[in-house]
Amino acid sequence: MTSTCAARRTRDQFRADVLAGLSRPQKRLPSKYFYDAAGSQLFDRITELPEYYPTRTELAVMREHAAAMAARCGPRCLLVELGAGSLVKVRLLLDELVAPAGYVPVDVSGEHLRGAARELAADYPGLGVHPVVADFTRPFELPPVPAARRVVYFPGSTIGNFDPAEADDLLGRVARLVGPGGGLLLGIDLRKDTAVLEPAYNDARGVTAAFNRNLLVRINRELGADFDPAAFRHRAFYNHERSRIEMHLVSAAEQRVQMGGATFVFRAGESIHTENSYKYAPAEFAQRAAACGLRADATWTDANGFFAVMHLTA
Ligand code: AVJ
Repeated sequence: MTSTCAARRTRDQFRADVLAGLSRPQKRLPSKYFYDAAGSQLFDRITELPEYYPTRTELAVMREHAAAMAARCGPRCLLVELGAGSLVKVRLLLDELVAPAGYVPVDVSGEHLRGAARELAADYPGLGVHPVVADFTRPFELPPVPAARRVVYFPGSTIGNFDPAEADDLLGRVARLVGPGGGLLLGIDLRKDTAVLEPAYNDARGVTAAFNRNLLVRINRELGADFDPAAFRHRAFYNHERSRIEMHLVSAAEQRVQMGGATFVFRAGESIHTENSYKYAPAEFAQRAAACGLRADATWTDANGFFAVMHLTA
C-alpha cells in the first residue's frame, strides 16, 4: 500500500538523519523532527506562554493588516501555505482575499493535513482546497489550478529554523514555484534585546525544555534508541555573532546511547544541537531575498518591532 511505503520512506529518512547528526563532532538533530503528535501539542502550549512573544505578535500583525496583505496578494490568487499548522492565521487572510482561486496547504503529515483541509473547506464552502502531502524543504509540484497569481504563505517564522544557505535555497525554490510576478507572504522574527529573546526559549514552566527533550522520546519510540531524556538538560541562548537562538540538549553525565547497531558516546557536558532560530533585521532579510529572486515590496510590524510579515514579489 502506498501509505505504508511513504511511512517507511519517512522513517528511513528520519533514521538516516539521526544517525548522521549524532555522528558529527558537534552532535546535531534536525529541528523539523520536533513535531510528532506530542511535540505539536507542546508547541501549541509554547505559543500560549507569557514569555513566548512570536505567535501572539504575528497574530496581532495579521489581524491589523490582513486587508492590506490581501490587497498585495490580489484577486483570484492561489494561496499555497507551507506547513498546515496555522489555520488561525490563514483564515485572517482568506477572510480578506478577493475571489481566491484556491488554497493549497503543504505538509509532511498527511493526517494533520487532511484534518486541517477538511476543517477549512467546511468553513469556506466556495473555496477549492487542494492539500499536497510533501516535505516543503525539498522540491514539490503544485496542482494545476488556474489562477491570476500564485502566492506562497509561510507564517510562523519557520524560515528562522533554516541555516542561511538552506534559507536561500528555499527562497529560490519559492521564486520558481510562484513564477514571475508571483508572491511570498512571509513571517519573520526580528532581532531584539537578549532579555526578551532568551526567556522566550527558557520559559519558567519548562514547556520548551519538555518540547526539546520530546525529540529524544520520539527517537526512542520510532527508532528504538535508549535515550534517557531526564539525563539531558535543556539549554537555549542567543548567539550574537550568528543572530540566532540555539537550542541544545546537554548530557548531564558521561553516558552511552544505543540505536540499532550503533553506539553513541556522550561526555559529561557534551551537547546535541537541536535547533537554530535566526532573527533578522527587515532590510537585511530583504537584501538576501533579492539575491534569491524575490523583491520585498511591503513590510508590516508591531509597535515594538518584534515581528514582521513581509510581502515579496518574484
Ligand atoms: C516554530 C520556528 C517559530 O523558532 O521560535 C519555539 C519553534 N522552538 N520554541 C521558533 C520553537 C522553541 C519556533 N518556530
